[in-house]
Amino acid sequence: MAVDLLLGLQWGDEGKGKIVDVLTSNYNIIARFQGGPNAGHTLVFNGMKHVLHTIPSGIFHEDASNLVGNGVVIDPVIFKKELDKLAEQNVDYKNSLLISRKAHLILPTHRLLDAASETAKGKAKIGSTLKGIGPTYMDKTGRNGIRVGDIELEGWKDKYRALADKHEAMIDFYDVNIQYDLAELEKEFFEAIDVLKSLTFIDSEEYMFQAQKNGKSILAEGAQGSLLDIDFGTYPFVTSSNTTAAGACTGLGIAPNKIGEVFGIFKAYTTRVGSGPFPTELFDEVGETMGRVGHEFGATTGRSRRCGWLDLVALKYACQINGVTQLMMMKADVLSGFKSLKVCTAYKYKGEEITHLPYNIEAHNVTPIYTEFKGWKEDLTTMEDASQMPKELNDYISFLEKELETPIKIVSVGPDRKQTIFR
Ligand code: 2SA
Ligand code: MG
Repeated sequence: MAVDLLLGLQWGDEGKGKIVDVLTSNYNIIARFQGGPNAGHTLVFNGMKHVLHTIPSGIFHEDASNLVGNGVVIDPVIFKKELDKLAEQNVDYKNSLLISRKAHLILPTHRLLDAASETAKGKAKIGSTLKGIGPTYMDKTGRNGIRVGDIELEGWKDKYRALADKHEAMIDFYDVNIQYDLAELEKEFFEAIDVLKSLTFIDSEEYMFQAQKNGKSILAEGAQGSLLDIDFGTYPFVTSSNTTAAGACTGLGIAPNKIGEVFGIFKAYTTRVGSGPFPTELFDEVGETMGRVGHEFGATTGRSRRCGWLDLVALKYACQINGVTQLMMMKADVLSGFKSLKVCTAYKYKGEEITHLPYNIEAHNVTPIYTEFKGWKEDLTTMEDASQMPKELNDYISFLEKELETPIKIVSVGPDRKQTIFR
C-alpha cells in the first residue's frame, strides 16, 4: 500500500499535530521521518492540551503503531520527559512506540554547541530552538554521529566520550561564555538512555517494507515546514533536515514510487519564529491581532511568532516541491472580523513582477503584490459543516484552490478535534 505524507507548507506551526490526530484513525502506522525535539505538535481533545516533540502524533490512538524513523534525531532526555507525560495520562506506549536503530542521538554537548554557535553569530543568529539539532545533523553527515543502535553495543561509551571531548574543544574554540556542568548533564543523559533502552528498537526500513507489503496503511508525519527545508528553505535560516516530501523517502526508507497522497497543511495567514526573511510580515496592529487571536507562541520555545498575510508565491513553491495532492487550511477562525484580507500573489523583484520564489527573498529584494478580499464577520469556531461557511470565506478558499491548482479538503476552525470542516 502507498504511504501518505503530511507536511507543513510554511515555516512550521501550521497545525500538523491536530491534523495527524484527526487523520490517525485511518492509519495503522504513523511515522516521523525528520527533525527532533525542535518540533512541538499540539493536540487538543477532551478539553486537554497535549504537546509532543519527538513522539508521533498517533500515540493517543490505541490501535496505531508509532515509528520514530531513521531520519529523526532523538534527545533521550527530552524523550524521557515525553514518556513521563504520557504515563501520567495513562497512555500505554510500550507496545505502540517503535524506534529506528538508525536514528541519531542528540548528546548534551550538541545542545551546548548549538548555544555556542548561536551566541557566536550574534545578530546573525539563526534563532534556533537550541535543541542541538544543527550540531547533531552535522555529526550525522560528518559521519561521527552516535545512533540508537550503538547503545545496544559494547563499548559505545568510549565512542561517546571521544565525541563529547571533541565537542568540548569546539565549544572552547567558539570562545563564548557558555556555563555548564557536563557531569550533571551526563548523569541525566545516561539515566535517560536507560529508559530509551527499555523501548523497542527496530530495523525500521525492513519494518516499513513489510508493513507496505502486508497492506498496512501508513502516514508519514512531517515536522517544521517546507520553507525551513535545508535545501529548499530560506537558507541559512532553516533547520538542518529535509522537511519536504523527499525527506520521507530518506528518513524512513520509502521508495519514491510508493508515495500516495501528499497532504499539505497551511495556515490561512503566515507565521514564522526565529530569524530570516518573511516578505508578507506585518508590523502593524493587523499582525498584532493575528498573533493575539491566533495565540501565536511557539509550542517548543514559547517565543512569539512573527505574523503576516498569506504568501501564495511561497505556498505554490511548497506545493510544487512536495507534489501536494490535497490541501488543509488551518486557523481560518483567526481571520474572522478583519475588514479586508490580503493574499500575496506575486513579488516585485528587480523592477519586475515575478510569481516564483527567487534565490533571495529578503525585504530589500522583494516587495509583495497583494490581491485584496472582503473579510467575514462570522465566528467560525462553532461551525459544523461546509454549508455554514460565510460567502467571503468560500470566495477566499476558491481563489486559493484556483491559484494553487489543488483542492482544499479540510478547513480547521479551532484547535479541537471537533472543529474540523471536511469539504
Ligand atoms: P533548529 O532548532 O536548528 O531546527 O532551528 C532552525 C530554524 O528552524 C526554526 N524551527 C521552527 N520554526 C517553527 N516551528 C518549529 N517547530 C514547531 C514548534 C513544530 C512544528 O511548534 O515549535 O511545527 O513542527 C521549528 N523548529 C525549528 C527555528 O525557529 C529556526 O529558525
Ligand atoms: Mg508547532
